[in-house]
Amino acid sequence: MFPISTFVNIVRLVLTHKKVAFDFHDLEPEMGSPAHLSLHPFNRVPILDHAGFRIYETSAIALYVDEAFGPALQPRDMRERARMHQWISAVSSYYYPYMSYHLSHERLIYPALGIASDEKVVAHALPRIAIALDVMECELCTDAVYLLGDQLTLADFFVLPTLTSLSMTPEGHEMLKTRPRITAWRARMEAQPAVTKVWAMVAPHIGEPVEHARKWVETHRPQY
Ligand SMILES: N[C@@H](CCC(=O)N[C@@H](CS)C(=O)NCC(=O)O)C(=O)O
Repeated sequence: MFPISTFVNIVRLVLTHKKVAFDFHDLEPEMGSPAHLSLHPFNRVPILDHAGFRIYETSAIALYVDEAFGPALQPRDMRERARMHQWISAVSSYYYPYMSYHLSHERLIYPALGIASDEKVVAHALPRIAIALDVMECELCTDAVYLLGDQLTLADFFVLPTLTSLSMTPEGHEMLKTRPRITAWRARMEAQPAVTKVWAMVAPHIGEPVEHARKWVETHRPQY
């Protein structure tokens, strides 16, 4: 795992909410090494090791942790569970890519390494971010406390880290100002004890250069 990773923080939030003690192993210096690839053949984080059982992919990890340790963060109702999975999938497909992978990388990760932002990547991401935020604002229109109503679920923990990294960019900060329901939801989430604890772990690393991200300019950056 590396300290400021959005997906790593989803797992940290879920473990912390469930009061499961865990050791955090920072893989940043080893990313892409044979040792890391033996744990994650797609060269990503997080990876969970629970008593010798290893698994990667954040949704698989979170669902495993949820079944292994209470209290449940999945609705009992089948349809509500389907909606939770809709959120989990939407984070990977429509929220994280444009908010974190494109905008935050261009505005935060690359500048911290002295690499100039690619404005074409930013311009491509912004309207897509607006759509995703509008969808979320609308889902919260029913006066829902959390994304699925009254119950805090994995959906909330999946969305939060991506929105937090969005909020740290100038454009994201502005876009969030005009979405009061998302803002209120974020405030409720920020008040969760697990969130306070996890942000305290992450805070010292914010703004630190992510050295291995230098090569993302070649490997990850979209070409428009
Ligand atoms: N589909 C993966 C995505 C994980 C992912 O993209 N993690 C990022 C950190 S947020 C990563 O490992 N980046 C390192 C890299 O791309 O070199 C999951 O759900 O776990």
